[in-house]
Formats: sequence, structure tokens, C-alpha cells
Amino acid sequence: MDQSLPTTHSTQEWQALEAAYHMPPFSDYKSLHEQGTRMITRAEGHYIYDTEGNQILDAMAGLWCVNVGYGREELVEAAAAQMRQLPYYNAFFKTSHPAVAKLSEKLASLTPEGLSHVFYANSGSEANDTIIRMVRHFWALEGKPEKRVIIGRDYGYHGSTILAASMGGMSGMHHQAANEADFTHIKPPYGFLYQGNQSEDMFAKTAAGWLEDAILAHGADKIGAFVAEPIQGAGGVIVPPKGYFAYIQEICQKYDILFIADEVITGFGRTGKWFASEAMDLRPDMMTLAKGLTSGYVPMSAVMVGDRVFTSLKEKGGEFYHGFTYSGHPVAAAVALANLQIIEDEDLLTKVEEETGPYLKEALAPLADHALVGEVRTYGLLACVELVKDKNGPVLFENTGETAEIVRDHAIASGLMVRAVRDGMILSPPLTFGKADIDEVVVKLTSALDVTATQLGMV
Ligand code: PXG
Repeated sequence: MDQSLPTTHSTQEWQALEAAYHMPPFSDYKSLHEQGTRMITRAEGHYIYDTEGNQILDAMAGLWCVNVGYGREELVEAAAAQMRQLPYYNAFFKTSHPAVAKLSEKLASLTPEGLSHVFYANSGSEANDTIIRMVRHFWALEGKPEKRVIIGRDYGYHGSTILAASMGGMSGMHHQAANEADFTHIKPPYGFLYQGNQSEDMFAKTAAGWLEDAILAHGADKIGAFVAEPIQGAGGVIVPPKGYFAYIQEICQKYDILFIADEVITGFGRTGKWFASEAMDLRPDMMTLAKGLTSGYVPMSAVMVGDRVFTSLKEKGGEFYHGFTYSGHPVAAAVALANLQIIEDEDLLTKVEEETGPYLKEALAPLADHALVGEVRTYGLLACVELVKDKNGPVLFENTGETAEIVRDHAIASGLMVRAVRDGMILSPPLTFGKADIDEVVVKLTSALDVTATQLGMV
């Protein structure tokens, strides 16, 4: 029996249902339906398909998550088999199940040494809320309950739950967030805006110095943790200068501040290693995982807890009052295990590190000469093409985001899905992308840039 949803409605009928009933995330409900929503009905490999019959190359892997690409029967089978055997049981009250036990062992083996225990949630946001509570629990057990302020970075994104939004540096989200007193933010190591004529190492020192300044301004006795995405994703693929995190980690150690790596985007092969922490030599006390953990086929997130924190919780005792009905969900755990198996069997890390990562860098490099482009930066299979009004300066566009939106619309019209962040065009394709897929991205993105530059009278 075919149980898939009907695809027989017209685009207009689907859009009418959307407009009548659905409140999608991050939307302005006033302007949302002026244009009509694009309705995606299916996906296969690296392409998504909409109700108009358009085939679109997905250079964003859904939302930075479909690392193994679409249509993977292994994941469907893993979910179905687990649903038949044990579709649900909880991990509360001293019960658990084999899928989550196996996944925990696997994650402990893949993540950097010292991160040996796993706490599960369903989204990156929940995982980060878990971390915030665990930071407070840890310092309370250590007899320093006043160490509860967490330092994040501007343009950092850690999720949409109330605390994760406060920890993040998206200022637009802050007025709906939690009490500001528990969070503070420093400037990110965003070379394009802040490096000026400093050498890379000098800028790394300057940017890490912003952390020390913030610690001294608040008093180290108040600061519980510093949180960072190794590469800021939703903030615009901000790649730190070499050495930045070495200085950052020294500072965290000097003032006895926990270091948290949010690897929701950078994890599971995106950088060519299992985790950016490995690529950048980070030794976080805790690590946030989601997205690529299940390649987005089902929701699951995890917090990797380092030995210092875990040992304290274990030795000092006292309940950690926190958890979700679906923490360590058996179906998600089974899908995660199958997904990790694919990454290993297909050697996707080597593919990204040695083949497609360097190829993406090389293929995008010529765009730096385009009239609309101020900078191209890549790391593994992450990329940002920064748009500028004038390359000399560079001078940014006044109405931030407007130009990137135009480029994005042209790209989609030509069959390429990219993300726009401020005036940056963002790529985060499936790790199964080959060189031919990258070539297709470059051709379509270049054409979208050309059309936009002509439209804006820049060439
Ligand atoms: N941390 C990081 C680094 C993320 O990128 C989260 C936490 C939160 O995960 P959940 O599963 O709660 O969404 C994310 C999520 C965008 C965009 O606009 C990015 C994310 C989510 C939604 C939109 O690029 N990243």
C-alpha cells in the first residue's frame, strides 16, 4: 500500500493550505505569503523536487544536515527495523535500550579523547539548553555557583529555545530571550570585517583578546563557560584565523572557564574530519551535536560530556534535573548508527578532506574577481561568497541582505538551492557531492551573480 502523501494537489492548493494553517519558523507572517511558498515534495541523491516539477540541486544539504544525501535506503531500513522491534522506550528511571547504548559507545569513540559520555536530546537547541544547565550544575557542585555567565559571540547561532537564543549572538532574537545577565557576547574572528591590515596571527591574538577583555570586565569568578562554533555557520561561515582557538583555549584555562564547542554544523565530516575539533586541535569540555548525526532523516541531538565535568557529576552526586521524553529515542539512535556506518563505508571524510573540499575551494576561487564579490572563503564543504557593493574598501550594501536575496532567487530559478546570510551566499552541500556537482554549483552561482550584477547596473 502506498502511504505517501498525495502529490496530486496543484501548487496553488498546497500554498492555500500553507497560508491558511501553517506557521513556519523564522517567518514574518505579514509578508510570508505575498510570494507563495515553494512546496518540496521529494528528494533523491543531491536534488530536491517541487510541485512545479522543478529539479533543484541542494547545495545546502537541507539545512546543513543531510550529510549522506537523500534517498538512503539503509536509513529507511534501520528506522523500520527498529520501529518493528522497539519503536519507543524511554531512558528514564534506570531503563535504557541497546540502540542508544551502542550509539553512545560509537560517539565516544569518534569524538576527541576525553569526551566519553553522551546526553541526548532532539534538537541542537535542546542540546545547548542541556549544556547551559549542566554548566550551572557543574559549577554548583564545584562550590562556585556564581560562575554562571556564559560568553558567546556575535553572529553565533546556538538555537531557538529561550536559553540557546540568549547564548547565541543573533541580536534580533534577544528581546524575546532570557535574562541578559547570564549571557554576554564578544566579537567573532570575522577577518573580512575586522582584520584590516593585521597579519593572520596578529588578528588571531586580537580576536582571542576580546574574550580575555570580556572575562576581565565581568570577573572570572562569574564566568562559567565560553561557547563557540568552530566555524560560525548560520552567522555566515566565519572561518577563524589560524591559531585563534589555541589562544582561546589558553585563556579559558588561565581563568578556569569551561570551553564548549558547538559542532552542530561542523560535525560528522563537514570539515573533512569527524569533527572540526579534530581539524583545529580543540579540546572542548563539552560538545554539541545534531544535524549530521542522523543526516536529518529523524531528529536527534547529543551533548558530548568531557571527563572533567562527568567525573564531578559522578563523584559528587546529586540529580541532574533534566531530560526529554525522547532523549536517546531508539529509532533516532538506530538511524544515527546506520548513518555513521555510511560515512565510514563510503569514506566520506577522506573524500571531503582530499578531494571535494580542495576542489570546492579551487572551483570557487575565481569568483573572488567578480564585481559583486568581496571575499570567498571555504573550509571543507562549507563556503561563503561575500557580496559587496564595491570591492575597494570593501564597501558593503546599505540594505543588508537584499542583494543576497536577489542572487538566491536567481540561483533557485536556475535550479540551485543556496542559503543567503546577510550578503553572503552560503554553501553546505551533502558530503556525497562529487566534482560534477560542484561544477554545477559554480556555473549556476556564477550565472546568478552575473544576472544580479547586470540588474543592479554594476557591470
Ligand atoms: N547550533 C548550531 C551551530 C546550529 O547551526 C543549532 C545549534 C540549533 O539546532 P536546532 O536543531 O535546534 O535547529 C543550530 C541550527 C540557518 C539555520 O538559517 C541554521 C540552523 C537552524 C535553522 C536555520 O542557517 N542551525
